[in-house]
Amino acid sequence: MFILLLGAPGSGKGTQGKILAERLRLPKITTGDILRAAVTAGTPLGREARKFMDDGKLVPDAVILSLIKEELAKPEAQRGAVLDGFPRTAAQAELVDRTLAERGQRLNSILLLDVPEEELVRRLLARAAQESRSDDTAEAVKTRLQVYQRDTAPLIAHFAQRGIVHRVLGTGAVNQIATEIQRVIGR
Ligand code: B4P
Repeated sequence: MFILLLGAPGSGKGTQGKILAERLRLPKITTGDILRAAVTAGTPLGREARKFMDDGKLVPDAVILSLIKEELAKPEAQRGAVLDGFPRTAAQAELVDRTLAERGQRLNSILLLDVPEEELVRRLLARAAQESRSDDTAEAVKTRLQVYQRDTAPLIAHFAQRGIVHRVLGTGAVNQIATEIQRVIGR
């Protein structure tokens, strides 16, 4: 089973993805975490990604597509996974669709976490105060929200045509949201 968590920055993808992966015993692939680890390790991928991440921009598809390919090819991702943070662009969506189709698989459920913009900003700036993530600055958060609307939100219509998009209210207690997600996907 392949489940995609979609939503604006700060909508709880990382938070819910972790719970869902544990409950369904599926591996979780999180491009944001992989990129942040690469930045910390100072690898060529990290050095390239950092130029974009700190400003709240998407890391270019030219860099991300091979990363996605590599992750989906791993043995642990052959039977299912929770995809957190990708696909985020049309080209990434096409790659995921094509890779799964070649294996006779498909995305089964897409969970769209719905959170009002004021709450997104509040969460990200609250995290900035605690964790000092380099892209949680007010300026970068503004860019991330704009980039989400421009590049990622259009994917909702693309996937909705297949009838696999489930909109879930992403405000309230974390556990309640997780339970609602499981109810919606019937697992
Ligand atoms: P991501 O790591 O994916 O970060 P994000 O979209 O901002 O969501 P995040 O996971 O941080 O927020 P969450 O909702 O979990 O991407 C970061 C950057 O990496 C991107 O800007 C881009 O540069 C790059 N990148 C990653 N993937 C890419 C791709 N495929 N292509 C190109 N570039 C890519 O949590 C936010 C906060 O809310 C947390 O503090 C959490 O504790 C809190 N929270 C969660 N649920 C809550 C609830 N119910 N109530 C209150 N607070 C809650």
